[in-house]
Amino acid sequence: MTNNKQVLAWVEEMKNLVKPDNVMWIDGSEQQLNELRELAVKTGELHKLNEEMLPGCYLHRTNPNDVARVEDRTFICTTKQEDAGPTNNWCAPAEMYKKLYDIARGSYMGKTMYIIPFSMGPIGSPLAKIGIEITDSVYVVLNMIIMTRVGTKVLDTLGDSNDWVRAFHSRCDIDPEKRYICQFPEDNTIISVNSGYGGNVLLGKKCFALRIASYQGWKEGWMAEHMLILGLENPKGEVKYIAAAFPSACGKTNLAMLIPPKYLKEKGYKVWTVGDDIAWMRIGADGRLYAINPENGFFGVAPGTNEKSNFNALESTKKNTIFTNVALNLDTNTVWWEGLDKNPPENALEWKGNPWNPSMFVKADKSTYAAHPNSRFTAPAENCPCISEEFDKGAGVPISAIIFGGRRAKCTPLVYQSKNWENGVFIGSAMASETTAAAAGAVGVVRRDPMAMLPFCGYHMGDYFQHWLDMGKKLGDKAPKIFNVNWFRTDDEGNFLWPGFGDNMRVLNWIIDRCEGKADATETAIGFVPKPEDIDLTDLDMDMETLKSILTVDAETWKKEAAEIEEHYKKFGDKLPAELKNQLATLKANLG
Ligand code: GTP
Ligand code: SPV
Ligand code: MN
Repeated sequence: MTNNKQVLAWVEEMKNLVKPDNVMWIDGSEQQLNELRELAVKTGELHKLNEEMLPGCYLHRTNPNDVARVEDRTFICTTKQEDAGPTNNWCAPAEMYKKLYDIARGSYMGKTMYIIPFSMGPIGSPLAKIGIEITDSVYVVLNMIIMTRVGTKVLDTLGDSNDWVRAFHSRCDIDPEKRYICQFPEDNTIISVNSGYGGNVLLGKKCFALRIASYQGWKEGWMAEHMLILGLENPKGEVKYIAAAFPSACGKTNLAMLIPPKYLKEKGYKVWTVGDDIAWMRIGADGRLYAINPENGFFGVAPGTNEKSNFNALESTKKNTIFTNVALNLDTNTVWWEGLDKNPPENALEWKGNPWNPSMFVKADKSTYAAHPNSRFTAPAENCPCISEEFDKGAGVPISAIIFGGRRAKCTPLVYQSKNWENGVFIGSAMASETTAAAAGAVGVVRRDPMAMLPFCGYHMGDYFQHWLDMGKKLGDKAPKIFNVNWFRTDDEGNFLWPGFGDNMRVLNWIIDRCEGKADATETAIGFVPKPEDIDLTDLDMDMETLKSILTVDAETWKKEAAEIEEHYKKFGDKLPAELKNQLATLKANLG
């Protein structure tokens, strides 16, 4: 399929290492896709779902020891340890290559080696980049075909160039003790062994589009961020674009596909989805910041997705979708997960494949759930009813506002605006959120997750903050305005105080109005907070007092927060930019 010498040499090297019985180049054709689907059904890797109700859809179950990203086994392998920084696991490249090659040696014996040429971003777009993933998993191939642009055209576009990312994956024995997800940013290389799950193995996604790409962006003067991109259309038909960084399972897919509340819909407001997880952003010819979504599909959280919470995401999963670790309804041969509807299947298999019925469900005990809390759907972006017409263009959309956010039961108000870019970078660098099921480990623990990039930044985070500051200097007065949101404030019983989901549109409208200098605000120690009357509560069962309570900035709480930020900042040592140190000092002074 290609004469590219570097590509052929790398494939040969990997072949000699893992010793496959067969080799198959993925050409992107419908015929090959169908053959692979049939094969996966025959081997049991995929289960075919009801063709009338869910055409082209399949269910996959991973090993129960392999259901989420594994941050403690994820490494950034740079020559100098300092370049990986204090927030990443590090290993010297030579040592890690040896360890991984020893693990992978001979692991394809009796199997087929699949070679997937893929493009992150529309093929040929000046903002796109190319990768080649080698895998022994048909599930990975079929997911990559949904999540990226795959096939012969990618290799044609690459030509003789050596500007591509080497991404090697082997399932090996799915041994958690030998599971490694390794990035070698200096070599444009990724190696993943002993997993078959999502972000660990769809190497175009977190490994390339964030860890490798963030490093490339640092060197080349652009940004790779864990951000959704949406277009907000007003009744005049003008569309303004927003990029938002929330940690994993904190609402990016939901916000990206938001349906405005009825009264706003009737006025003519609409939201268009450009991306739901990753944004690549460059300064355009006019000096503004332009973003593309490098992906071609959505790898979304299933639990909680329903017709009301996220109609567009649910619609996107109605055809040609792969479900991972959800429940199987045996009566209808369809899928189910907690929060899909109020009719759990009476006769089902839970995500591990064991018989399940609703009487087994205990709310407080996640092990009784039918679907895994991090179960996912892989759906083609073209299925999404609100996909933006800019999605496939590759020119990128101009970003008016950047939003940071996370899950904070207390402390952070519903929304506030930074005082300027530098202050916005400070807010992003100090972000914290309660952990979720998207990564292995404890859930619900507050941790600092700068720009939602803690698990995904491919270099020293002190350098990363500096890169943000430098981008701001280049953008000058054309820089997007920076905001912070928190949909997750709770009362003392743990109930969410803000309705969230579609009603988040009320906050987006204030944000856009601020960008256009149309809305008022109160200046506080942390930034500009809306006047309560400027958040429209039409048709909402919410009183002013509750709204005021989630807009307050409590000085005592924030003093504690500032102390924690100071602690967090110590990690970065000399690499912490002076601007951010000053920002923290100013915050402390403002709080008195
Ligand atoms: P990743 O794909 O892991 O990066 O996650 P994500 O950031 O795209 O999160 P997603 O939109 O899938 O939401 C994760 C969970 O948060 C789901 O269970 C949602 O139902 C819930 N959620 C999303 N938006 C809101 C909101 O506005 N309010 C509340 N209370 N929950 C929300
Ligand atoms: C995330 O965890 O942020 C995801 C899912 O989007 S995964 O692809 O597994 O990283
Ligand atoms: Mn994500």
